[in-house]
Amino acid sequence: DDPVKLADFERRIAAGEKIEPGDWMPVDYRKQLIRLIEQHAHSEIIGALPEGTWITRAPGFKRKLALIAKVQDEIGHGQLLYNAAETLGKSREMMINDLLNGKSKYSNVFNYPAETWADVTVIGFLIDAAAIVNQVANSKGSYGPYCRALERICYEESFHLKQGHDAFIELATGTALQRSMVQDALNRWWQPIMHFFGPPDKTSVHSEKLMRWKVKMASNDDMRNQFLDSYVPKILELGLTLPDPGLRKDPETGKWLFSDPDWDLFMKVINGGGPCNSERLGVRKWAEENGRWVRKALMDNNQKKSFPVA
Ligand code: BYC
Repeated sequence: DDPVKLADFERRIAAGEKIEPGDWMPVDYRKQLIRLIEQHAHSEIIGALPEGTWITRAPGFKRKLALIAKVQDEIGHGQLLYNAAETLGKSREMMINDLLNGKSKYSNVFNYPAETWADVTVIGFLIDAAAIVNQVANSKGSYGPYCRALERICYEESFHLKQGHDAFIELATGTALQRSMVQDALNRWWQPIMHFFGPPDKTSVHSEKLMRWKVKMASNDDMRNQFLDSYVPKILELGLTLPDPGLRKDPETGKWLFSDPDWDLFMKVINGGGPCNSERLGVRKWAEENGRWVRKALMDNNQKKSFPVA
């Protein structure tokens, strides 16, 4: 990278300016942003699958309507994020190929099954909450198109969080069977949720650089702590428990202490070895194959529009 341009870029970052697609940027800033935004886009698209399978089985008309709207929003978020990543020079086709051939990652949490309706309430409440903590922080970051996409996504996610919280409370304050369903779901999802924020700061590969360039506006540990601060009390006040005997707030530092989640399992899951990785990618491969004729028809139609025949 040209040192004069690099110094100017770093001055702009330090001054809190937004970097826009046509602006000069270091090669690695571009590469890191593509990696992160692409992973985020894939997470939205794959993330629609566990909840999507519950649309036909949601309990009651209102829950079904809300779930349809939420799942549709998640797909829309994927579109916004693919658009933001495309401004950096990688085409959508290449991103989808890298998802399908396993080169690109997506969030660990979507490689677990949504076994019961209680799982859907845990996803809608706590995974959306975790995502909001991450997205609100990063929406103040340095790359304009990503920040603008995140701002819009956060508006919609706050609706998702409300509907997830409402459905979660309904089960937690319901019959003994409903309470045991939500407790069981919480027990199964807690570790994946702790993994969601990424490895501890001391082992995070990309944090130092991404924070220096203001792409990530909080570290993995800080985001995990912020989530625990806001949501552990909301869970405990419903009389539910969390499956970690070591979880407590240190009164001196104000930080949460917890037992280390299994980081070997995390690595296995994000590298293709989780319970649902092949099922999730299988669905996307099916959609890619079977949707090819639709994309082709749209492209052909667009070409006809650009070159009208007299
Ligand atoms: N899952 O150096 P680190 C949603 C990887 S969807 C998988 O700390 P970084 C929703 C990481 O990629 C919203 N992989 O990484 C949708 C790296 O591997 P590579 C999902 C993970 O980037 C539908 C390696 O571990 N949100 O809300 O500094 C329904 C080392 O990590 C994960 C996003 O995608 C993980 N959890 O920080 C409901 C947010 N964590 O690339 C809800 C966007 C780490 O070197 N992403 N890895 O092979 C980010 O903010 C950051 O990428 C992370 C990780 C904080 C996740």
